Amino acid sequence: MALFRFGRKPTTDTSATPAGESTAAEAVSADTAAEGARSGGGLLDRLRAGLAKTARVLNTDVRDLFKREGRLVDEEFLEELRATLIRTDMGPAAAEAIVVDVRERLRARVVDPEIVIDSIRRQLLGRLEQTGAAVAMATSGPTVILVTGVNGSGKTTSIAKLARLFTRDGKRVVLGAGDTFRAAAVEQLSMWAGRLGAEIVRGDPGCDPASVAHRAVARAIEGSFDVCIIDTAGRLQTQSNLMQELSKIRRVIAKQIPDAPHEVLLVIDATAGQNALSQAKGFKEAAGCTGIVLAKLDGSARGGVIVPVTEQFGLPVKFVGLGETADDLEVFSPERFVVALLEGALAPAS
Ligand SMILES: Nc1nc2c(ncn2[C@@H]2O[C@H](COP(=O)(O)OP(=O)(O)OP(=O)(O)O)[C@@H](O)[C@H]2O)c(=O)[nH]1
Ligand SMILES: [Mg+2]
Repeated sequence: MALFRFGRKPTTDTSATPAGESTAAEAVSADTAAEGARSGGGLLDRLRAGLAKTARVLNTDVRDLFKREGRLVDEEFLEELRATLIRTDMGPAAAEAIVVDVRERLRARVVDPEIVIDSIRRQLLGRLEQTGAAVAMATSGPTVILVTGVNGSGKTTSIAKLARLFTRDGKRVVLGAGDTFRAAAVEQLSMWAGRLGAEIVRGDPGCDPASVAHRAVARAIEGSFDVCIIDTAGRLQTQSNLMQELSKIRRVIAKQIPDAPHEVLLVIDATAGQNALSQAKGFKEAAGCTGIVLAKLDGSARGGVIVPVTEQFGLPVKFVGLGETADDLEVFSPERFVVALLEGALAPAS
């Protein structure tokens, strides 16, 4: 899967190299470098490890419904299946669709777990289908990514992880410490910048985050950086002053690069399950979000929440967070995700 895609083109760009040449080359190199460096089985293994808790519910617990060799598909079984599915936080609609599918196809038959797991797989894949998962990159000049979300959702850590992905791909990254609310937040991002070899633009505690964003983008332009990632303080959509602050940040960015920010990522905490959904409601509109980072999937047995997240926000899940280190971020691929969740169930029982 492509890590990067080239985004909205600035119509007045005169500095770009001749039509499409460098961008196409860069796109290919970005894809191959990103995939090549991180594939070879490791990618799926890490995803599998990160999703272990949710997989346990979907694999082991669904299998456990089949204590004997096969089981009769009756209403009692279907209710047990529904309850197990609901525990992953995939939401009542997805759970119901699976139950209906199993009932319609298998009612009054004695079946093996695999046939039920297959129904889960098809439903999940159908619901997680999405387009535009790659990061929208600027056609020329720095790509600006603004990162938003509620308190503690994993924004700053996800920025570190994104910076790692980009630097590993040979891109130069500058970070903007736009969470000026707490001094510790600036220190946290500075620590990551130091570790990752990324530059950081910071302001005094309490200063206007828009001024930090402005300076970070200015530095990205002047220093010919490839990517500028801007942190923001956690907020709720109901805090209208803080949502306006986000609009101001967007405005100062766009003043310098008209089609920026190229991405506004909403970071959602998977451990908060359905609760995370209601907290982040309205963010898409208020902050103009373009994609989701679903963080902390590793700490959660509620990884099924990715289904309602995709459906309710109408935004692609671009990345999933699978741990606390800078390496624990994966480009989201529905196929890989579903394989990591369910493939264990296909292996012969030992
Ligand atoms: N297990 C796990 N922990 C994570 C992940 N992402 C973030 N965390 C942890 O979650 C906590 C909060 O992460 P931050 O990145 O500081 O969250 P934030 O949204 O920037 O928080 P505020 O700036 O306070 O709003 C930290 O302890 C992180 O280490 C993840 O994918 N998996
Ligand atoms: Mg933070």
